[in-house]
Amino acid sequence: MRLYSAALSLFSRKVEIALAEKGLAFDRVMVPFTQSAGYSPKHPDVLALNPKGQVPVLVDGDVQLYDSTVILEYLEDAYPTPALYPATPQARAQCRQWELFADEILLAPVRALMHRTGPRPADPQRWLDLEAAAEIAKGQIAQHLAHLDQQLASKAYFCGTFSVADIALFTTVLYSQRLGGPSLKPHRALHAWYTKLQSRTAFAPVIVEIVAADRALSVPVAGAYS
Ligand SMILES: N[C@@H](CCC(=O)N[C@@H](CS)C(=O)NCC(=O)O)C(=O)O
Repeated sequence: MRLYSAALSLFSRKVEIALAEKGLAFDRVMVPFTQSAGYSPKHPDVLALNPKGQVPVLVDGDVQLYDSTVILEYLEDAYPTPALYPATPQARAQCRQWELFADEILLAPVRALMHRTGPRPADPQRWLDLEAAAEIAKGQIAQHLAHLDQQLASKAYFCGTFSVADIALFTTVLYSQRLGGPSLKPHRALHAWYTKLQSRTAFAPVIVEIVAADRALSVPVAGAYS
């Protein structure tokens, strides 16, 4: 199996964690990324394998897939043990919904913090405008974190047992933390869940690599990882 990934690609890291949870060996191709040029120039294999030109891309024998959600569903079908989705249709749908919440709803305001790791714009007003938008986004993230915290009041994982929902939500919450988003500490259940996942065998090395990539590639962010 080969995975095209990138050092600071949230969606690729989701797939890396799922592969590790399933105990699947894979060759990893890290595509180039810099804060100033992003993913440009794009890796030629990624351009050939994904019409969107994005990572992650998974190649498993004859199977060539892009999009982290599609890849995770393929991994579950092709390599069902250990399961990363619950058993019943209702619970599986809820789990997929949580993944979408992480990737699209929670990530939307987290994106508004992403300028912080990149080079400062030449125009100081542009920076002030971005930071004003970031402050609004922080309020939205805080509301989402409170909602997630409530969900965990009566269960250890978002879908009862550990699942794709936890992988997706963890990576997006991690990104909120590396970008100086609101602290998790006021949210006791969420903070405990986050701490527990950080020490899982499949998560810990990925987190170490993301922190190292930030040190190597990103502008330091005040309050990051605090
Ligand atoms: N929905 C896709 C999103 C993939 C995505 O946005 N990948 C980013 C890196 S995290 C990328 O390759 N961006 C480069 C680009 O869009 O040109 C997924 O879940 O895999």
